[in-house]
Amino acid sequence: MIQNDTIVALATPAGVGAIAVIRLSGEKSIELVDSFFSSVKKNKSLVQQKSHTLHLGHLVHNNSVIDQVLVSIFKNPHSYTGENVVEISCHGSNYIQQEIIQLFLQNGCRMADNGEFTMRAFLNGKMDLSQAEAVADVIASNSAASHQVAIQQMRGGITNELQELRGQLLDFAALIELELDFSGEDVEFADRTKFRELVTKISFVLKRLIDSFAFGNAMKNGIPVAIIGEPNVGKSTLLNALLNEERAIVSDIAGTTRDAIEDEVVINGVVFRFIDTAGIRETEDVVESIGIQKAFEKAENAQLIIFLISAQKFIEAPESFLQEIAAIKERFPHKRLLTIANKIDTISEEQLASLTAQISDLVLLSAKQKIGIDTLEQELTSLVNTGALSNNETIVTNSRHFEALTLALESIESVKQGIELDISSDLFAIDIRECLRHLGNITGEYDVDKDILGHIFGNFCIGK
Ligand SMILES: Nc1nc2c(ncn2[C@@H]2O[C@H](COP(=O)(O)OP(=O)(O)OP(=O)(O)O)[C@@H](O)[C@H]2O)c(=O)[nH]1
Ligand SMILES: [Mg+2]
Repeated sequence: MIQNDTIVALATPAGVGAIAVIRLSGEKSIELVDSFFSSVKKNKSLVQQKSHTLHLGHLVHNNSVIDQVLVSIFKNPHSYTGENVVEISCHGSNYIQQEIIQLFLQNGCRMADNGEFTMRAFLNGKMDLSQAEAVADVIASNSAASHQVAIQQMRGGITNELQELRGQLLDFAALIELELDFSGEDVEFADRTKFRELVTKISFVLKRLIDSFAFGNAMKNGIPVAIIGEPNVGKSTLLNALLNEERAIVSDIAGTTRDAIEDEVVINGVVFRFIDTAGIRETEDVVESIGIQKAFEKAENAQLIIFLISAQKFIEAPESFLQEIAAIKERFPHKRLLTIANKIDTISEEQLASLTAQISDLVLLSAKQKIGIDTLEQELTSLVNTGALSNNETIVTNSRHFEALTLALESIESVKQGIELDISSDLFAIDIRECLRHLGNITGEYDVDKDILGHIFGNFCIGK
């Protein structure tokens, strides 16, 4: 599967810029660039130069200069891909970029596929599969939190976490396989107590990694926060205040919002995806009731729910509101729920005091006057599990890893049961092998299916 033909692609974004970088990788890349390169120093050819050196010169084709360029050379195996790599920094005009790429395409290069540079880096052992996948996440990261998680993974987060345990499991697997060879003689090479300890430890680490996915996935895609409440309490006004733009229509007509409206915003380094929903009430209107149905679905799928009430209406009928808050809590028992009293600008100081006395941990807000938005933002960030982030724990963000970890946990749990029930080791030897295979799939240690690789790297941009 390893190809060493020479590939070329633009590494910087398409379009005009001060500088563009064109990258080549493959055995012939240095000599290929050399054949069109005229160094200002007129000294040694590029092929004779040392790895990791920079050279100023001109790219010349048919006696005409395409551009003055700066060429970096990296020699196999000391490069990103592990092959000979050349990076050409040229002036960032579309025309120059295309001329240079065409020049190499016409002289033995092939256009790189999406992610092919990184795929080669993986195939040449420069990084494991989970690290290669993290490269795409690093490029896509759009907040401090998603960036931190991606960088951690690129530096080998999951691999480091699992490597040692996997090695120990491999040792036990070998001992148990050995027992199988002596099956008639009732010998035990693998110390059952130590083995049980290891299996418990592995299942503990796997569970923690699996649990981190809910947060990691939300982190990558934005943490969904559904804003629900009665009509007219100011849900759309709050969405607009959080986004700092007039995203949703606001009016004093109850039932203004019918379809859910979503948008993202970064708060304290974390991406939140706020979902404004249709106000919940009894209605005969078919469209509105579909909207209300959707509001409940959005709340069901959100990580956080903001339940918005009108401070004014609460003062008028506290009892029924307390019941309503209790009902919402009951409806979403496993969700983090934030109750917010909006429109505090419409009530008096005394009324405000009585409101807070009746509901503990209530966030006070005037979405319209933008009072209390800062406090709400603080509250939101503290509700999100940023503990794992600040402790620099490994957080799983990739669904392929999540699946492999879940399967590995299933197998290790079967092994655990096998030991407890003292069943014959040939039975749980199969589960140990399964577990090792699933763990190996994460880092790509076993032969990974070509289709899977195609799928993983197909999501990259060209040039990476
Ligand atoms: N005084 C005051 N009025 C507010 C506040 N927030 C919203 N309003 C007003 O309340 C009315 C309803 O606001 P919306 O944001 O449309 O309410 P909503 O909850 O989205 O309503 P539906 O979409 O119908 O469910 C508008 O007239 C807003 O200007 C506030 O903090 N103070
Ligand atoms: Mg609305």
